[in-house]
Amino acid sequence: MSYEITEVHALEVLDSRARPTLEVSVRLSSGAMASAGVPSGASTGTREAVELRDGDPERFNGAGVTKAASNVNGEVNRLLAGRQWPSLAEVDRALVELDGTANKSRLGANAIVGTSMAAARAMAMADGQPLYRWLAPQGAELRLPVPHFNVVNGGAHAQNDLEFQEFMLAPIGLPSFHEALRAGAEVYQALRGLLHARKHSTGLGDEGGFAPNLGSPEEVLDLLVEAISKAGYSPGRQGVAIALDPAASEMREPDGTYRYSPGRRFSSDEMVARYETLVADYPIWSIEDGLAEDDWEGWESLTARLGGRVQLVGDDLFVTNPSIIRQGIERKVANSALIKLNQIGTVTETLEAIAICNSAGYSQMVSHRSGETPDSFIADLSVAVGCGQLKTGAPARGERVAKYNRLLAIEAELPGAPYGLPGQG
Ligand code: 2PG
Ligand code: MG
Repeated sequence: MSYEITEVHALEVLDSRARPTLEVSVRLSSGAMASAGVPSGASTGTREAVELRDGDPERFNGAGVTKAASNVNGEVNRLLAGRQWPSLAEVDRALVELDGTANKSRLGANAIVGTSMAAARAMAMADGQPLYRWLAPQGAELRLPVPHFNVVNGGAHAQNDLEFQEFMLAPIGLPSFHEALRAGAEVYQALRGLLHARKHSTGLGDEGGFAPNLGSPEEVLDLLVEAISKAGYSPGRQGVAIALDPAASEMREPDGTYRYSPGRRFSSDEMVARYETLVADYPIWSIEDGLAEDDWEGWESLTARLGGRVQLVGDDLFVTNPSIIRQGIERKVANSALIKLNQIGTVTETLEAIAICNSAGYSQMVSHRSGETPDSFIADLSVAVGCGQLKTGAPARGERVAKYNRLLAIEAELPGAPYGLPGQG
């Protein structure tokens, strides 16, 4: 079976932060037509594939994506339309070749990933399969992921003093996705009540979590544990655990120290010691980007000291890049990778990154970006690869909830499919 693409088209639309992004549509001769919305990060890794922005200060302060849209409507459409494509891998390979750069900076990773995602959707449609089934690698088990709800936002995602970017609820111990979603929503509401009662702001950050002006991670963690209990759940792996994304590259000073909280700076070693304390004191099961992307020595020691007890996820560190993940595996750095389609730029390379993780026993967490659209591709992807983990913000704000609601629909289509971390259920 092959797929004949008849048209690829991109439109400049808005993302959840009032910044332009692309919506790409792919049409097949079978009549199948599908679109995809391209996400965009704020705390980006330096080695990510490059998002093409216009740089014209007269429009959107330079953030327009009309050049990326023209690349899709021109070069990409000329390359893909009017030809038979045996697979998505062939389409993705052709896109990478057409771009010709190592980091997709010529056509733009936004142009390429939007095309790749929309092509995947259109092909799944042509084959009469739901996306989660069509994307599933051979032998993978369809599995509903543990949703990781980012309920307190700091760092680059909020205007407060919190240096840590994300404090997430992970209902690992719940029996099903819908019950995990309910737990996330109930704890979120309990947290709102606690913040309100203590006269903290309940305004939201970029990912739908609260953005109170608290200073230290410990203050937030105390509140989270209280909110989990108040909502009637048990804090920890049997119930609702906590995951952190300090996004430490953003906390780094030129002298190599990290800004931990207002007035406190720690060396790399002191950060590792602090994480040991946090993990002992709070029900934390996962830490993403605990150290900066260029602090590989620190990461080696972090992994040696904590890797046996907690999941250590590389995001800015690995940028979903198969060759960087391979280096991480060789150097025993981290034990898990965050998976973001737009960091590497095609669906095929994303699946390759996941396969490499699996071959080395590294877990994976599929992820949204802080700038999002209502597109729910990542919900399907998380089920397809069976990694058992997805983070896509708070259980609030439409662009976040769209992914969680998509998972409810998938759960209903797959009675009996397991929920949770692989090996769990
Ligand atoms: C992260 C992401 C998503 P951004 O650091 O993990 O939460 O943030 O999209 O801003 O890179
Ligand atoms: Mg991150």
